[in-house]
Amino acid sequence: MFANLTEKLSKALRDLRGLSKLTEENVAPALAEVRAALMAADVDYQVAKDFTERVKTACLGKDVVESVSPGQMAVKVVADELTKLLGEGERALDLRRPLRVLLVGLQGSGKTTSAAKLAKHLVKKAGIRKPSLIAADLRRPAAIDQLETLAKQEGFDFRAERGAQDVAEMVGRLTRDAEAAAADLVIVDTAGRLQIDHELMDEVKQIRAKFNPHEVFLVADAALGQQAVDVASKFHAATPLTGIILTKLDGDARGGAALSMKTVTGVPIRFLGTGEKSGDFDTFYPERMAQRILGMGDVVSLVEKAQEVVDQKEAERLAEKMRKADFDLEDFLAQMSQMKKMGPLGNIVKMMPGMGNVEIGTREEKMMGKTEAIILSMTKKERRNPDILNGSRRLRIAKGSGTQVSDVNALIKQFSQMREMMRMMKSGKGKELMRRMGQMGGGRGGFPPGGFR
Ligand SMILES: Nc1nc2c(ncn2[C@@H]2O[C@H](COP(=O)(O)OP(=O)(O)OP(=O)(O)O)[C@@H](O)[C@H]2O)c(=O)[nH]1
Ligand SMILES: [Mg+2]
Repeated sequence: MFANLTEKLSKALRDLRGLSKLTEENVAPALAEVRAALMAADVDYQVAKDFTERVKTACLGKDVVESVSPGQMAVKVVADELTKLLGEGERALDLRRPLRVLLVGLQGSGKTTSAAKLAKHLVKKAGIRKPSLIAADLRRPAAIDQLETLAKQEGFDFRAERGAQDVAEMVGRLTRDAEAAAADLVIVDTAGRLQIDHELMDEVKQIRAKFNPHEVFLVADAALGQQAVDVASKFHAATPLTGIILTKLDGDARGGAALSMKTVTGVPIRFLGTGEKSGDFDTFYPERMAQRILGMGDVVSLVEKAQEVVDQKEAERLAEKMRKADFDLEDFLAQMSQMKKMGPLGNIVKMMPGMGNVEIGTREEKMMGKTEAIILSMTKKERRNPDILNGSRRLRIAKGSGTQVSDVNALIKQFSQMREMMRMMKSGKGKELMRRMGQMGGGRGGFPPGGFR
């Protein structure tokens, strides 16, 4: 898959990996190669340009981690950005059952084949028990036969009405029948056209209105490169898509469609067709795809491990300071940046024992941003010795951070309480501590700022 792209990128990354320092001039030649490789793979011009810009910025702003070289770090940056480009963090398949999936696309893109492949895949991976395939191509009897043959091969329920007049009505009726017969997945295979025209879009809209799909997938041929991306944009504008099934990745596709699709259309790739056989089908995982394209899995995991070690060391250092009750606002700041690295606050809190039901929203995230701004407006001396923060210093800090003196006061109070708690823990006054914590709960004084709700 994308052999040419991988070869060219590997060469660029080898140059990058060898760098002992990351400067604008140093990274420029390798990044120019990366961009050329993307363009040669038929990646959208703007997408390729923005990509290398982002990589450059990230490389220059990256702290180098102990035990990996700056060049290795840069390779990791490229891998991360490539993952984002491919559509990091996309949602999983809709979990409703019965699940209704509509497949649309141009002629020959692989809709009928993908209908059977997708059903088979979901039986294997998503606990689907009874898929039903519906043929919604009334103009070509051969198209109906094709789907029927595939369904029979896999032992799936198949429905069609040869000679029906209104295809949308027919789909509605057959879907009700299938679901009455306990189908937990209904896939509708529609007719393809050579190009997007009014007739095609009207038909899709009518079927959609009668079928009420949970997922609408455009089946797109990866070999078409930019053209496939164009088709997806147009379809999506006419009738919203929930995902792309990118087919024929086993062929001579250069990678342009896979790499530009999400960024240009906003529609995520969800599945891949990788051959003519019914098992040649996979869920699309951006991270895996990125590593496969880069072919530098070893460097990437090396850097990841090193980063974990650094985070671990930092966490241990902070914990030790807490134990010793020797925790100042500098440490507070470091702790917040650690928490931010772990992703949205809500996710972290949910991982804490007993906090599974606590909802942390953007309000709390904003409070954290405010807290950070306040601490950043203090001098080093003030952070290390919060006790010297008198009225005029507080006023200066409030102005510097765009907050109110009352915000600064609240933060300092909260910090004092925290330090008090640590002192109690240190001297073993557990009971007293629990009593105080009870008093703090829900108020503005707890951590995170604003308290849990
Ligand atoms: N190599 C390869 N061939 C594929 C893949 N997906 C589909 N095909 C082939 O592409 C051709 C067209 O596939 P169909 O599933 O009939 O395409 P369609 O979109 O239903 O076509 P129409 O109904 O005519 O619009 C068939 O020969 C398939 O075997 C794939 O992932 N890899
Ligand atoms: Mg077909």
